[in-house]
Amino acid sequence: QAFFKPIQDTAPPSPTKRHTKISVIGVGNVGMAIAQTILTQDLADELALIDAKPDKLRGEMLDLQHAAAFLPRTKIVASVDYSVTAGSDLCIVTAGARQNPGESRLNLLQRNVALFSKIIPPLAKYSPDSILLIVSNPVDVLTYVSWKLSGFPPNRIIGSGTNLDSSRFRFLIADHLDVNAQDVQAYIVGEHGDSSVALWSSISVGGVPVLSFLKSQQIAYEKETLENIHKAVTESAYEVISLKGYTSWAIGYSVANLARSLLRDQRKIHPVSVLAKGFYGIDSGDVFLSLPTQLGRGGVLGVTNIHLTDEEVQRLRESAKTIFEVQSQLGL
Ligand code: 6V0
Repeated sequence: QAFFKPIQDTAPPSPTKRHTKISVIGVGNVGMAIAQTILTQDLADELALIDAKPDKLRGEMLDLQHAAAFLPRTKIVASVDYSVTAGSDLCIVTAGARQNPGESRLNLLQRNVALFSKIIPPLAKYSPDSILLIVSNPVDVLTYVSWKLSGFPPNRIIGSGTNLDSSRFRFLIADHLDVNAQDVQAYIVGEHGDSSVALWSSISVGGVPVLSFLKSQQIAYEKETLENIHKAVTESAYEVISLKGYTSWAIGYSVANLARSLLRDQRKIHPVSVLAKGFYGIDSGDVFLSLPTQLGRGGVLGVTNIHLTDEEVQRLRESAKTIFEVQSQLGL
């Protein structure tokens, strides 16, 4: 029945051939933007989709499968049953409850924790060696929750954290200086949210440290200008949501970029949410927040030791405290 007839004396494929599998949990705006970027960038041999809504899930699966003639070959499967995720190298969680009108953030968080208690244990059961990449908000606390629920070692638990905030930051600086955003080295660290910290002291463009360059050239700049750029970063998600209802493309590219670093062992540095206790003087218990982290096939390979000013360290510790306070109300 085979369409092609094998040549003489064909040997079976090598059993050591790597088959890369990624699962995406939640096929909403964010999950689908991630899924389609993974497909166009040829990052997996198999893509498994999971959602609680079977019709939406099947519709999204078929819609992606129908693009097969224009994409690198990837097997796409979908089910409400977690067995479809078995043997994943990377599980990306974007499922989340939406905030009801008038609902407090803590209440939303408690609903998301209840949801995660149904999502994380089966993922860990079917893919015990996988890396978990959490995107759902509040991402730092939910990354901690996933660590607790999975029992995975912390190097295999990552939150997308401020990877997106940092790319917004690099875009704004690049736009300001009229250079390519890929030439801008700049990090936002800490909480993915209002208490995030911009590391101004370590920004460089094409290898030139920006603030010391301005000082050495005696070019005046206002601290307010810097604060306004950071403010624009923290407000940009709200702006996009108020205009189009959700954010999707930038988070899609940002998470696919993390998937590439992890699965292709790129050993690149990304600001992502990791177990931060003990770094930069963070001593407020087990807390996940974003730090410049080297990512590779083993997950978190290490945290880089960037020089921070006293003010930056102070702000980072405050950010850790903010997350820890929310987390301690969960009683996990
Ligand atoms: P959405 O479009 O409402 O999609 C959520 C999806 O989750 C829906 O398809 C639901 O059916 C599904 N879902 C709900 N419960 C379950 C369950 N128990 N099991 C499986 N699937 C379920 O939301 P959207 O895609 O816009 O956002 C998803 C999450 O990403 C939200 O928590 C956002 O806040 C978060 N984002 C995080 C970002 C970051 O930088 N970390 C950026 C953007 C959005």
